[in-house]
Amino acid sequence: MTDQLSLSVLRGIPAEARPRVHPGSVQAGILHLGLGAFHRAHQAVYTEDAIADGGGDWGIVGVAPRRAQLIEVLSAQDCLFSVTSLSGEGARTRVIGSLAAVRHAPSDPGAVVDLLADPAIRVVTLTVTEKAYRMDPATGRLQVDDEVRADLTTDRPPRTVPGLLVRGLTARARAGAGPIALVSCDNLPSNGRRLRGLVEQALGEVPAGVTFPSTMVDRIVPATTEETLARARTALGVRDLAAVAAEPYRQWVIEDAFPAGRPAWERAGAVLTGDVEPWERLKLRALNGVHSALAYLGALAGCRTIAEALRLPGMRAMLERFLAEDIAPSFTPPPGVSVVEYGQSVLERFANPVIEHRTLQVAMDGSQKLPQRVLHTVLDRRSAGANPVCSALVIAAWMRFVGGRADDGRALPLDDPLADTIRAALDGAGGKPADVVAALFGLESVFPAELAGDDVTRDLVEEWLAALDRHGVVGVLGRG
Ligand code: CS2
Repeated sequence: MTDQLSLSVLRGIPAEARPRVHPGSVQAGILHLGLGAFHRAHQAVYTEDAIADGGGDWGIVGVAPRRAQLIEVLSAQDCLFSVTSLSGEGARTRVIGSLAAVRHAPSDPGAVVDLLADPAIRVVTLTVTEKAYRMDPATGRLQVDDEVRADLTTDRPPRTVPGLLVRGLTARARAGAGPIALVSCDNLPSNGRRLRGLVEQALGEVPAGVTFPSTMVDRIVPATTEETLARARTALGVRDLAAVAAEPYRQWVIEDAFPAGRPAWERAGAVLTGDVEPWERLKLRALNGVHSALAYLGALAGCRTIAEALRLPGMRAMLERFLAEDIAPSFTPPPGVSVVEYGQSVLERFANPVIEHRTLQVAMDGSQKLPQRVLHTVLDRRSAGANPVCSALVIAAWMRFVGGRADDGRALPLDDPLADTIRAALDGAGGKPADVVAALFGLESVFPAELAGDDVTRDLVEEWLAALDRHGVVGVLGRG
């Protein structure tokens, strides 16, 4: 049986794949919540490069907010894991050593709260996905359900992300542990401002010395599969059960507001700037919005991957129109950036044939994603008096997708925190497109009132839904 990746086998793996930083050689300075594939292929890589080139005690303590399995794997591997960059030109694997320690929040929430109150921890980063913030996606307000209320008002161990943060910040203030930056690295609009608003709502005020830099994060990192593990094993000669694979491209734009210092992420290629919001909007609308379009239309057409969906006849032309007519005119991009050119490069990345990104993975949690990815574009275009035709097609595709049947009649899973609410809305509606649109536009946490009450948008979505019901995705795209 092959060995498993750990410090003791590092000397046996190819020199170019060895980590640039050894876990244990630097002290921890960052607490990270959310140990998923995205974090491992993104912030963990930037931070390893920043420590290697710029120094500093910026090791990461990685916290898994839900599952314990990865914690066991990473503990057995001395916190080491590998990232394989995949493109048509080949694969490159490197082991990353920026994780200094790992914790499992559900089994030891107290340890996470203590870390947040530890003066050595000066930066907290989060990749917990949209739904873990417990925000109303349409408004960004904290949704105080029983769980969140118990976290905020009792002293039982916190179970939610807002609960952990708020308890930790309170403990930090009490301990006088000094300033700290809380950095959301999730695909939310104005993610820094939203996180700040959430803390403010929960505590009644923002504790002194706490900042919330906004960031735009980007790298396509599909869920790990058996193939990912097999590739890592071939490259390393040992088993790595925490391996991830990703596209070669990566980007990180960070608002430079760190009151207690930060790693030299710019040495690793990150852009530190005063204003991230144009970058966030660009990425959410022109990358994630187009991704969601491919996910819903592709899943309905029976495509397993995003690259396959992009090859459907008429798909690329529709997406180019979506980019040029709806997305590009909907906002002011960062200086010097052309949204249409950015969109073209995004389409090239989506076409990467070796990245097996499943349509169903991107389709997940649509209720949490649709507002910032597509609905904000619609609102901005409608304010300008324009008809966002392609955006309406994407909304209709989501509506047909949540109905649970692909064009060939096969069942589609609905993996969404609002799944029950969506199903209840659909069950209470008639089957006609107008009924479905009316029922789903009634979901106030997804569709802002302004959009739900807009007849032009409603008519467009209804027409597309009728066309999808009648002709299927292939028929609709093929008609040009
Ligand atoms: C995707 C993103 O799953 C999704 O919803 O759109 O995870 C996307 O791959 C990343 O944001 C790329 O940076």
